[in-house]
Amino acid sequence: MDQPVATPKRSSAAGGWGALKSCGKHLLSSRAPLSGARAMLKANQPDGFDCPGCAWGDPAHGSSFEFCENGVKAVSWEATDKRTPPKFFAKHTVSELRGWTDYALEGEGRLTHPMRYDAGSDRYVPTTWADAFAAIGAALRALASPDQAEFYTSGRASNEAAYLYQLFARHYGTNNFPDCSNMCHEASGVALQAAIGIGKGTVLLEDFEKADAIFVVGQNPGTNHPRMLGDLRRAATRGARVVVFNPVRERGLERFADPQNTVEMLRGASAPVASHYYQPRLGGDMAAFRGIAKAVFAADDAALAAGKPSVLDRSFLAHHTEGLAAYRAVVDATTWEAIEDQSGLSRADIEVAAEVYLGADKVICTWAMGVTQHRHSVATIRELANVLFLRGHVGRPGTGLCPVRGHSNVQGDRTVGINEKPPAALLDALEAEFGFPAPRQHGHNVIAAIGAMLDGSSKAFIGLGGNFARATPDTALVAKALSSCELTVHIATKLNHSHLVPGRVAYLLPCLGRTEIDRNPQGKIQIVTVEDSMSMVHGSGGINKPASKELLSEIAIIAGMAQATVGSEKVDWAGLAEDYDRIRDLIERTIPGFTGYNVRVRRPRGFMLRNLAAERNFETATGRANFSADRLPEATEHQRAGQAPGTFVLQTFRSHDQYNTTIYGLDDRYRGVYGERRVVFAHPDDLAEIRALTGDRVDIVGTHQDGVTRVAEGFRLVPFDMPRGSLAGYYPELNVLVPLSTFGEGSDTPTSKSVMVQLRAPAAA
Ligand SMILES: Nc1nc2c(c(=O)[nH]1)N[C@H]1C(S)=C(S)[C@@H](COP(=O)(O)OP(=O)(O)OC[C@H]3O[C@@H](n4cnc5c(=O)[nH]c(N)nc54)[C@H](O)[C@@H]3O)O[C@H]1N2
Ligand SMILES: Nc1nc2c(c(=O)[nH]1)N[C@H]1C(S)=C(S)[C@@H](COP(=O)(O)OP(=O)(O)OC[C@H]3O[C@@H](n4cnc5c(=O)[nH]c(N)nc54)[C@H](O)[C@@H]3O)O[C@H]1N2
Ligand SMILES: [Mo]
Repeated sequence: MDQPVATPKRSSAAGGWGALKSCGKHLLSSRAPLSGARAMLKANQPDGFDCPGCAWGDPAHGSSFEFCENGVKAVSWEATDKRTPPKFFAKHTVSELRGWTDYALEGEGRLTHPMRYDAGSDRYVPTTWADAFAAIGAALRALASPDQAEFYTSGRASNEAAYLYQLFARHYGTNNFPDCSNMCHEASGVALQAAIGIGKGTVLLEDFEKADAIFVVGQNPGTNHPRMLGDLRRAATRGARVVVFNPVRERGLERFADPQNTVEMLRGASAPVASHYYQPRLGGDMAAFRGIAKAVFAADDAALAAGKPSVLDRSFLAHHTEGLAAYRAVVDATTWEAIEDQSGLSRADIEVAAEVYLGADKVICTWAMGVTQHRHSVATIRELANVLFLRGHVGRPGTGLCPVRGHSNVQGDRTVGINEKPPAALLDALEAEFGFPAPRQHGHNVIAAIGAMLDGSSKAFIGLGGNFARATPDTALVAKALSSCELTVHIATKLNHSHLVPGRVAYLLPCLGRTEIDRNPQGKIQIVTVEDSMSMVHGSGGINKPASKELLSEIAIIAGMAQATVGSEKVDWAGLAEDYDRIRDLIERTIPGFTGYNVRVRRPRGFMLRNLAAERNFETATGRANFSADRLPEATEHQRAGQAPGTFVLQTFRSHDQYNTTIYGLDDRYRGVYGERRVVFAHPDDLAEIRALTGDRVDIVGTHQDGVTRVAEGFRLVPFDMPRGSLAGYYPELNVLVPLSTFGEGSDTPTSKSVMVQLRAPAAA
């Protein structure tokens, strides 16, 4: 493990020509070669739109075109010239469409008209915007309490749309804001808030140019943040150590051919990314980092005993942190045996990682879903922070904590008020500005919203983008929850399964995408703004012609619903929809950090929201960075599975050809899977045993005991380099196995990366 990773046998590296070839294919198959290619040149450019692909930051200098294969897919997906017009809906009943795959539904292209569900014919029929708004307003006003409505947000919504949305829901009277981040980085927000006083990372893109060691934990950037891979590779090339923790050997983290680098592309060369690649067991990262801490403390004891200087940053610890003694005590109390058993890594391997950590003057730690989607995710992220605190790796150039966000504006949505537990200061500011009483009672997150719809206490669901029915656990239960509503409304660009479980009154409202020109009634072009993972806020303006004349912007749709529901006495909804500068002025007046918003956002790279933790000003209860002193979990799911014969722990991750529930294609090139998604990866030795019992295809059966039967049928077994006892397969297909009743402690995030299952021969075989 201490050796640099070997070149993988599977021929080529990630990126490179394979990526370029795949781009061409996606531009062509979306039937948007021209607008798609033209649009790509404007992605993440100062005068273009923010790429809807991911939330990785943009370089501060230069405006050179940054090539990203999966950015191309995201852009051409939206810029397609395929359409799903009213006549499509006339041909197909909703019941029939429920039998289609996600891939087939979105493959029909962009939605073009506002549609209303007609139960009699079981079809969506065209309606007018005015009728839709009036009916939605009437249905919301008819509810016994505003807390019977759920306002879901998917993290692609712009700051302006999200701000208007929360204003609408709070004016109406509820804090029910289930949000995609509840299924995503919620644990990061919770853990960082407690640890450093802000639920965001402390790292800027420039820090990646300075770090000596970068720990990449539970993340697959080759697929999900391809532009991050370029930054990692540049760091590796200048000699920084890149230390990966991932149970699965992901090719993009091993070697990468940078499509930005012409010479490399022509030579067919690639460069190693990871200097160290650790394969912990699922959920084993807290134990692994506890081990690093143990080795660091041991090194410090040895240094002090030898009369040498401490290896810890004693000054940072003394002046800026709280709780070191309790942390030290819990580390001392954790045995190497427990650490090895839970992490699946040997003490010797972990000690090597600790040496890298000790040998680096500047350390960054990044993470994503492999860390956040477990029961003990909050405690794990606190442990990552603990380890960085030991040598003062927060608030110094080249160091820091870096949760790598998912949706391109999921961080911004939270900043502007999408929060079911709003801080009192936000509600006070809204009341002072608008003069309506803001609801003080905390609202529902995703898990609570589903529970409330299932038990009948919530009766309306509004979705600002996303695919709630497919992104959430226990697919069948969530379908039941949505279809039992009085009202469902979906604001969307393409048809998906959430739209096919309508409530009694149901609307499907098509909106402009980010790549499209958004003109107000006077013909003036409007821009929106987004915030990336590095807290940079910048403008985004579309360049393509809208997919249909009927489309409204998300902002106009929210304003229309709001006006019909709460009236315009306190908020001039139509005026705000006419000029987004006015929304930004309101954000500036009610949310801290946005002074001079309209001016600053028109600067080429926008501006950075002040992050006090990055200045070592920790706004926690103690006024310091807080160590946590959590014990390791009694047992992870991996350990529990190991004790139950025939039981495995399954993680659900993304293929290279998907964006969450959107499936671009059926290949997962870096993992060597082509033309299918119903596969399940396993260790070759496990595979040999399973195959002997079941054959090549299996049914996967959930073993969580809560009275719900969970089966995913007909998955092909694929050997992969990963720990024994674990399995991996694709979301969203496997969400039928993820229980609603298991979620993160303190985060309520579904445990999508550790689901207990057994395998059996397919029923029909
Ligand atoms: N092209 C593309 N880009 C995307 C997305 C997409 O679907 N497609 N989705 C966007 C969104 S919303 C998000 S949140 C991000 C998601 O970005 P990622 O977090 O990279 O997403 P996953 O595919 O879920 O990958 C999880 C990785 O964690 C590893 N892992 C699983 N369990 C564990 C564990 O217990 N420990 C460790 N150390 N590793 C583990 C898996 O093997 C896998 O490599 O990407 C964003 N960008
Ligand atoms: N098992 C399992 N489940 C998971 C995860 C996992 O790793 N495993 N990951 C979780 C994570 S990290 C996340 S973030 C969630 C994602 O959950 P969501 O954000 O709800 O899902 P998406 O698939 O991103 O939403 C896709 C839909 O968004 C709509 N859309 C696309 N662009 C736009 C736009 O510009 N405007 C509007 N209004 N609509 C648009 C389209 O109709 C498309 O069908 O899923 C979570 N679920
Ligand atoms: Mo996400």
